[in-house]
Amino acid sequence: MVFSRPSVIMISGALLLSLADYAHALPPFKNMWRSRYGSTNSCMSCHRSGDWRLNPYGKEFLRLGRSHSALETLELMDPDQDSFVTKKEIQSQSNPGDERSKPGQIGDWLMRPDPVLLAPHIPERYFSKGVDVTEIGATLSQAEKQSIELRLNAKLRDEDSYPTLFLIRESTAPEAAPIGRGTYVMFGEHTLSSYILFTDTEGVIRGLHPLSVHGDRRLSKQVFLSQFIGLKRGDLQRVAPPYGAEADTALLLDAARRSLIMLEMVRR
Ligand SMILES: [Ca+2]
Repeated sequence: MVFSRPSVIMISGALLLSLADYAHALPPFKNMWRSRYGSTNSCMSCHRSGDWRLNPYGKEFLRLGRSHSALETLELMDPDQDSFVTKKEIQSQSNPGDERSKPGQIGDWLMRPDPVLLAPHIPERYFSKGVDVTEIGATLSQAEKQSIELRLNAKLRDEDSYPTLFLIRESTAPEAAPIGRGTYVMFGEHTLSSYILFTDTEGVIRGLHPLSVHGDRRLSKQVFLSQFIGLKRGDLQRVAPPYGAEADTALLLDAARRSLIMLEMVRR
């Protein structure tokens, strides 16, 4: 079981350049958007520029379950109250989450570059200096989803169908050996927390990296996160939750298991 070849799209074969340790627009949602609308959106679909808080569209998307059906429901709504429903805004390439952007007056929201998601210092922290990172966006087939669901004994969310994988090699030299993998870990109902999970090629966890915008503060402390290092998928029950964060820790562990299965499915 692997990500079927035609569904794997190379997003970037080069090292991702540094800007900030942020993941403002999470690739699964961009891929979900692309699969529905055939176009690439921007972080600004869901976030306000400046403080990066959720805009009205982002809030509704989260409230409605951040799925394909949430996108569909939103199409007939006008979350930013600029008197154009989302469907009309998307057809016109205006921003459904910003009342200043409307059909005929779309603004520059699609031109502004999104922040780079994975700055080199992040994987370097868990591997070594000078590693090469290739980002791959994948779409799971129905059979692949079912296989993961069987192993998890749980249903996958829509967003899990669009995993982003990071393949990590020792250096940028063409013959450099693969040394690890990474992917996002996302969880939460009313808020969304997001991490990047790194493993070596044997599935042993090298690190769980909290993303500053999409993060749960209690579950982002080093003393908690360091418990993950060296564990394999079957050892996750050893992680002790911070006081008062038992339920969120359970969600994080479920999401981490899901991510580890995805990484196991990637063949080199
Ligand atoms: Ca608008």
